[in-house]
Amino acid sequence: MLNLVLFGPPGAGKGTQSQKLIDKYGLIHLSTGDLLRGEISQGTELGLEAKKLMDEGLLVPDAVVIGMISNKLDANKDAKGFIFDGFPRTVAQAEALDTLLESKSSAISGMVALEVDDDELERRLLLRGKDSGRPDDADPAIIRKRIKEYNDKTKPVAGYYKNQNKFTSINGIGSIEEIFSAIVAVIEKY
Ligand code: B4P
Repeated sequence: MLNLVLFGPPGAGKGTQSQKLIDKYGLIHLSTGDLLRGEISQGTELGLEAKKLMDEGLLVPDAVVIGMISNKLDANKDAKGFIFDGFPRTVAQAEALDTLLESKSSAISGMVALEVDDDELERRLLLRGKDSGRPDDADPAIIRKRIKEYNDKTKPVAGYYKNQNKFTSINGIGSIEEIFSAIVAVIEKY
């Protein structure tokens, strides 16, 4: 089973590369951002709570996203593997993911981190914000807050996978195809 964590700051290209990896490897895509936006568009209670935090550029509580991932793993028991996009975003989420996979006799194959500098992240997200209608992509101050949340709470997750010898970092600046080839080269070594 191939279970890949695609890691990186907001705007690093995780969602973009996930789509290409799904086409190539037939994996199930688990994006907590997409799942949360789905809850928001359906107007659920969970979505209403999450929206307030997301619009401000803050992370939603661990228990919420862990619960969503657990449901999705249960609903896809026969999957060839999963691509975790935007999850785990805290060390507590990473620990919970290991426990969930262990209970299914599975494990994370590896984490691939996309490295992109802050100026480029801001440029990409503001550009996406012109079409996406996402409130968190529209305002440079919110984008900077998302990058700060990443630096404070999410970056330590890399160390968690480094300790397990499952971490690889690649350059996230370049063409989408170049970056995709670099990710595939890492996966082929698993
Ligand atoms: P996400 O939906 O995960 O948002 P994201 O990080 O902005 O998306 P992504 O990083 O996938 O976008 P991509 O680079 O592909 O999270 C949104 C919010 O949800 C969070 O702020 C948080 O509030 C909440 N949340 C989600 N998961 C959570 C969790 N686990 N715990 C707690 N809270 C959680 O794309 C960016 C842009 O760059 C695109 O326009 C793309 O076209 C462009 N791009 C991609 N590759 C490029 C390249 N090589 N060159 C130029 N542009 C490129």
